[in-house]
Amino acid sequence: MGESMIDRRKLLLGGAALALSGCKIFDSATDRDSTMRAFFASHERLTQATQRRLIGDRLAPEFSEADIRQGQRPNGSTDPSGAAYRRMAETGFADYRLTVSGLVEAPQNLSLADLTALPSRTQITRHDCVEGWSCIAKWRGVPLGTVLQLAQPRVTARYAVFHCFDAIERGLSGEVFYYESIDLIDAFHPQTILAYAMNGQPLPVANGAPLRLRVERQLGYKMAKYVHTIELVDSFSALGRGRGSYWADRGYEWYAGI
Ligand SMILES: Nc1nc2c(c(=O)[nH]1)N[C@H]1C(S)=C(S)[C@@H](COP(=O)(O)O)O[C@H]1N2
Ligand SMILES: [Mo]
Repeated sequence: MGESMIDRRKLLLGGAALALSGCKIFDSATDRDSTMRAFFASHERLTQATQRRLIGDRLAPEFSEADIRQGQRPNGSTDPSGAAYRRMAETGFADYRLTVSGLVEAPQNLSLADLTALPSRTQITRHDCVEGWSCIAKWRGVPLGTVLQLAQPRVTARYAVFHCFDAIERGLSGEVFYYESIDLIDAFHPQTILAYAMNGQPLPVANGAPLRLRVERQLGYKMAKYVHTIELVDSFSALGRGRGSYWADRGYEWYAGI
């Protein structure tokens, strides 16, 4: 698929860069006007351009009200048990804050009232889970791009990481909280929203209350529920096992395009 073509291209270009630079790779890479650095910079622009051409502007199909035939089937975590989350849920999420941090000029701390006061987008889309089932539902929320603009991403930001309230795993080494990430192309896609309503009702706890991601051109596991923090980063090295998502760290594709 698209992503593997991109990976192959990266690999080829990376190999060419290494061959070109020879043994000077270590001292020249950090030099501001090194040819190596320039080569990598142009390679990055090329890769990005290829990615845009392949997946950039395409919209996921949208449906009509009549296509909504059942409720959105809850999957994965459906009832986070952490004390802080439970307290918030009992008071209708009045104390909820969405934090936007990392590689941004203006970190944000937004209440649900702040989020619902921003222009919203409503879309009826099909959710495809990797397990093989689908549901069509109506989602309403604030475009992620709008929220990111408030925070003013730095030029070095490449990915948006979503940190969630639910412990998806409890082991000897402690709790693992769900995490996901998308690149900034998907983050600024018009159908990528932070949803706070579903099928005309406030988002139910089972489906990620009070705020969950919709990224409509990818599989269900990308659509982080129970989001409390969005962190802009330039790499995944400090996150989980380094592949950018709870499920990617366990063997699934990071880019789950459909
Ligand atoms: N925080 C969090 N987000 C999550 C999950 C989860 O377990 N925890 N499961 C994922 C999977 S596999 C799917 S299919 C969808 C399910 O969303 P739904 O419960 O609204 O159907 O959420 C995704 N986002
Ligand atoms: Mo899923």
